[in-house]
This record gives sequence, C-alpha cells and structure tokens, in this order.
Amino acid sequence: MVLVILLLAPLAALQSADSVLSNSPPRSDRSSQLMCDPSFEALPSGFLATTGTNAAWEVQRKGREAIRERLVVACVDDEAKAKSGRKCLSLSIPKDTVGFEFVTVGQRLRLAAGKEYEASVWVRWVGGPDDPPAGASAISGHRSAIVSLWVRHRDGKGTFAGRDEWLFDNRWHKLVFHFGATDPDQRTLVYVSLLPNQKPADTTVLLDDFELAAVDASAEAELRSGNIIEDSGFDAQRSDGLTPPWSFVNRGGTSISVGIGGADGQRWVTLQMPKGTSNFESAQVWQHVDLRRGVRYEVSCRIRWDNFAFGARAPIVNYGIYHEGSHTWYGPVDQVLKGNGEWNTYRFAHIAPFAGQWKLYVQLNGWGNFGNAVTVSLDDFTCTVAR
Ligand SMILES: [Ca+2]
Repeated sequence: MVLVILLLAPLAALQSADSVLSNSPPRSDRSSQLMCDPSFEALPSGFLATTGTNAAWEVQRKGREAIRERLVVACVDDEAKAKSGRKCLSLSIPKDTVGFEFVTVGQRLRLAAGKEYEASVWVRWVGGPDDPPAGASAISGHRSAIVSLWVRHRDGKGTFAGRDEWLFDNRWHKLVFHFGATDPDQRTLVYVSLLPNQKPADTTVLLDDFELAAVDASAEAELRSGNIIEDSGFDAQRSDGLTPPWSFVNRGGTSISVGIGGADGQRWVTLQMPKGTSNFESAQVWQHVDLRRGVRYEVSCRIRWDNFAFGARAPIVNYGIYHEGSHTWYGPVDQVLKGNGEWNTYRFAHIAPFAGQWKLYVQLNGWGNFGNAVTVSLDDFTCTVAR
C-alpha cells in the first residue's frame, strides 16, 4: 500500500490465490523469542489507543478521520477466545473502510545483520464460516478477511518483507515467513494489519502468539558477479509481444495490457491499465531468478510514469521479488512513483532466506489506484550480488 503517504501495510497483491496457511502447533521452544509479551498476557484488557513509535505494542490507525476512530484494537481477556493463555488481541474495521485505510499493531526491534528471522502470528476471522467455501481465493469474490503479516526495515520507512492472507473461515491459522535484516542499523517494524475488504463488510480478526525468532542458517556461496537478470533491458524482445525469459499474466480480468516500446536494440515494456479497472484485477511482468540462501542482492529497475500529469495522484506500482514456495513478497512492494514523467530508478536490497527460484516482478493492481488509468513503462532490471 502507499508507502510515502501512509507508511504501512503493503497490500502485496491479489496474486496469491492458493493459501498456504499452516495449522501446525506453536513451537515448544520459545527461548529465541524476540517479541515482548507475544501472547498479550501482560497487556491490560480493553481498548488500545494509537501510539507513537516507542510503545511496546505500536498501534496505528490510517484513513479518514471518521474512519480512524472506528478502527479498533483491543485486548480481549477471555480464555475461550484466546489461542493461548487468557488473552488475545482483536482488530476491527468498519464496513465503510476503503483503499488505504487500515489498522496495524506491531513492535519495532533492532535486528542483527547476517541472521535469518522467522515472523509468525496466529489469526482468526471470527465472522467467517466454519469451513472455507469451495474455490475461495483472492480473486473469487467470496467473503473474506484480509490480514497482512509484514516487516518493514529502516525503522518503519524502508522496504518490506511479508505476506497478505485471505481468511475464508473462522478457524485459527498460523501465518509465517522468513526474512533477513536488510537495514540492521535501524529498527525493523514487525506488524500485522487488518485491511479493507474487496467487498465492504464490518470485520473483526483475533490475533495471538505474535512471535519473532532468529533461525539458524548460514549463507551459501554465491560465485556469480554482474547482473544476473537475462534480457535485462528487453532488447531481445520484438514488438509483437513479450517472450521468455520475461512473462506477462493478467489476473482477475483482462483489461490491463502489455506492450513493447522503443525500436530494435532499445526496447522497454509498457503496462497500460484503463480507468475503472476493478479491485479484483491485476497484471504482472516477471522473470524467474535463481538466488542463494543468505546472500544479499542489490536489485533495481527503471520505471516511467507515462500518463503523468501535474496534480494527478501518483500511481502505485507493486514492485519486488516474490518467493512462490512461501508466498512471501520482499522489496518496496507498493512503490509510489515519483511525480514526473521521466525514467526513474527504483532500488532495494534483498537477502534471500531461501535458495532457488524467485520471481522478480512489477505488477499493476486495480486495487490501490482508485479507478484511475495508469500507464507505466519498465526497463533495465538489475540484480547483482552485494560485495
Ligand atoms: Ca494469549
């Protein structure tokens, strides 16, 4: 979601249709637990106010004033509702929450360079059915609650890692992902957000056992140097459509189109999203890249806002690197484009917590662009080993 304006809660995508929620029990060994009071047992029951950035549990409410006061975070003292112990946390948003309005709770922690971390939390959508409807997915249009579990580096102002999950039933689900600290000199915000529904509804989600732990992992050898992206400037492409190593796909609709711009030897790719594209629709350009565990990479590309106009709302381009095996996104994720019509370079650092195949991508989402037409061009992708 909007980084510059709203700071938080990447709505990473509508692309993860199949859920990988885990129902495994919590770890018995919590000796490496880094979150303070992860089960909320020491928290006074009742409403939690919005806080500053130095609170034990940081609470943020984002949105219009009339919405903010109805975004509720509360500690629930009820053994029947808690996942563990007596207490859990509830997050609620009203039906008329839209776009970039959401509530967030988390902790800011100083993490160590060269370590791998596992973030996890148990979540439960109390208003959901006992069983998920057949075929339910992020683009199926079924009733759902959308929960984000993310970290944001650089004291809450840098790049992201994490995942959005669509909950379709009222069971407890454990969300998990792994990451490395790309900016260890500053604190990293580890947080959960409850996001607006694609179909508006009053929504309440319970949280419990919100944990962060260091994981034993050593870096693999990475012998490559230089840019590991193939056809990084699209100069091997022809004007009649995108071909490997690049791919393009529409999700949830077909109104977003891809084109090849420029002339032979100087190509770029253009994504065009018409006005009024629905919240359920997205489209993505990507290339698979093979990464080594624990290695730090520097990633960049150039993006041009082609239909830039003075005073127009800057589009949000979903940009980063995605791990399909764990459904986790890393990078700027919701990149608000700079307010000009020039080519601008967008960079991020990535420490791969998994070896093997990753997807370097740029995606346009109907969701988050408020029905506006967006045309952007992409060029010169790089991924190099940081030395
Ligand atoms: Ca608890």
